[in-house]
Amino acid sequence: MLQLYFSPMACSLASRIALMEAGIEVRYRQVHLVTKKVADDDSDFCRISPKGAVPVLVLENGDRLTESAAVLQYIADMKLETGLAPRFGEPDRYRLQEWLSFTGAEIHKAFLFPAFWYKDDGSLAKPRARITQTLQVPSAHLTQREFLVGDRFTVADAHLVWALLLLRPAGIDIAQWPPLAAYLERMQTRPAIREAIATEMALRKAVAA
Ligand SMILES: N[C@@H](CCC(=O)N[C@@H](CS)C(=O)NCC(=O)O)C(=O)O
Repeated sequence: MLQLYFSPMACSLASRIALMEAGIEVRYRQVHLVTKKVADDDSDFCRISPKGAVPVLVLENGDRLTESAAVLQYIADMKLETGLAPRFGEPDRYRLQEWLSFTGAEIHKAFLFPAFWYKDDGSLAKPRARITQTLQVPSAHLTQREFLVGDRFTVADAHLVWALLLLRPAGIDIAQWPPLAAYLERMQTRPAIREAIATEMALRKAVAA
């Protein structure tokens, strides 16, 4: 069985959403990102991935896949019929990769990562200013569209949904971008997304308690 190493409400939430949307069974293995310990057996997560970061998807043959963009596409390609990614060779496949890169680099690493991992000693002023400009891009794109790519839900939406969910705890009010606020609300009517978030919020509360 596949295994997903995750941490509650971390970027691995997008992979959980994709797995649930695809109806793929997987063993979820929770990681403590500060201690780098795997919750169920207290083992060293860095032995699973020297990157020390989630998501890690362990494939049926034991290979380990990291990086959300790769993991999400792998999941989508396991169940081509779900349309969670356009097929290779279709022009929209590159649009999907464009959005996965944008969310991973421009929203996650340029803003969310420093917002959650670095103390706000003033050094976050520039990332905070930039994220306002960055979010105009998906906001404008989603003004007339239901989804990021084509006319159906894809793993690029799973990725963006996760990033948008973290804006509020990072101190950014999504209401500034009505198309993004409406998109996030719409996406959360999907049963898989609702269930994935509820599961991880409960786990997060349990860790905090
Ligand atoms: N480029 C990676 C970034 C993964 C990443 O930074 N994951 C965070 C959680 S959102 C993490 O595990 N951080 C722990 C660390 O970097 O020590 C991806 O897109 O999957």
